[in-house]
Amino acid sequence: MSSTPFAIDLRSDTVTKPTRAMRQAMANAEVGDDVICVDPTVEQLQTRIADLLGKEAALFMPSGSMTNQIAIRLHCRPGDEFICETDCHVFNYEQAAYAQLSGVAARTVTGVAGVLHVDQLRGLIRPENDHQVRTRLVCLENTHNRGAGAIQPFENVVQICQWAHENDLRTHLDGARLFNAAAATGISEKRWAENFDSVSVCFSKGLGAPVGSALVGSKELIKQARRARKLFGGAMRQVGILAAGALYALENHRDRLNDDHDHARILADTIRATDGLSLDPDRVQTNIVIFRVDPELGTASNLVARLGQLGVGALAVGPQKIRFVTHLDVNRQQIDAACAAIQDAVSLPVDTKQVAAQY
Ligand code: TLP
Repeated sequence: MSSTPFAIDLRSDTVTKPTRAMRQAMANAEVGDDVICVDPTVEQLQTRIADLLGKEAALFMPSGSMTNQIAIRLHCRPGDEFICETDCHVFNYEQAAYAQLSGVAARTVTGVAGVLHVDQLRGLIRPENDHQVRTRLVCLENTHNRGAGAIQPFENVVQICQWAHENDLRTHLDGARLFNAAAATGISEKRWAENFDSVSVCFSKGLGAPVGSALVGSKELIKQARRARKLFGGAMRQVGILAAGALYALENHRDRLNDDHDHARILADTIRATDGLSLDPDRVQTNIVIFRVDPELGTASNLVARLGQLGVGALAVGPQKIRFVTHLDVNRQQIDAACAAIQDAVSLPVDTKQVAAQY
C-alpha cells in the first residue's frame, strides 16, 4: 500500500508527515537512555510543556491513549468510577482500558456536541455505601473529537472543575487537541489547564509531530505516572529523537492552527450547500467537520469510498456520519479541490459493494 493513499488526506490530523526541518531537528537531537537515567531532549520537552501548561512536571508518553489511561489509573483505585461525556475518546476509542487494566468503571453523561454543563453532574456522586462504586474523577475532552472539534465553553469548565474539587473529586482533561482550543479562543493552554489536576496533550495531532503525548500535573502525580508508564510498557530508551519532533512542533506549528480552522469552515460551507449533506453539529469551531449523509446518497461508508476514488480521504464515524479533519499537510488549494470532490462524489452512482471501514 502506498504511504499516501489519498492526494488529500482528511481522515485525521494524525496523518501528517514530519517536515524536512522537523526531521532535521530529530536527526540532530541529543539523546540518552530515558529508562535508566535521562534523555536530555526528553527533559527539555517535559520542562517546556509543564511550563506552557503551568504545572509542576510532565512526562513524555508514546500515545494519547496511554496518557489518558495512566491518568485515570492514578486518580482512581479499582472499584472507583469516573464521570465522562458519552461520546468522549476515553470511553469510545480506548477499548475501555480503564476497566481492562485498572478495574475502574465509567459513568457517562450525554452533552450537546460533547459539551457538558455542571447542572448535568450535580447529584451523580454515589453515596458512601458498600453496594456502590466510589465516584472519584471527572474527565473532560477539549476540543471534543466526536463533537466535531467543539470547544468546551471556558465557564462550563471552570464550573465543572470547581464543583468536582468541592466534592473531593479529581479532574483530568483529555487535551489531545487543547492547542486547537487555545488557538481558536485566545485562552492560553495554561488557563485551560489550571482547572485540572492532570492534562494530557498530543503532539501528533494538529501540531504534526510523528509520535508522542505528555501528561502534566503535580510532581507527585508525575512520579507515579513514570512508574505506571513502565508497567504499561511505555518507557522508551533514546526517545529524544521523538521528543525533538514534538519540541519542534510545539515551537513552530502552534501559530498556524487557525489556518486549519479556516480550512474546516470552507469545507463546512460546501457541505451546507450540497443537497443530501448536512453538518452535525452545524457549527464548526476548530479543525473537525462532521456531517450527515442522507440515505438517498447511500451510507457514510459508501460515500467515503466514492470520495476515496476521487482522491479525498475521510472517515465514516457512524452509519450516516462522515468526519473530515484539517491539518498542516493540506493547503488552501487542496481544500478547494476537496470541496469540488465532495460535489462530484455525491453525484457518482452508489455502489453498495464499496464500503470503507467505520470508526
Ligand atoms: N483520536 C484519533 C482516533 O483514535 C479516533 C483521531 O483520528 O482523532 N484523545 C482524543 C480526543 C483523540 O482524538 C485521540 C486520537 C486520542 C485521545 C488518542 O491518541 P492516540 O491515538 O495517540 O492514542
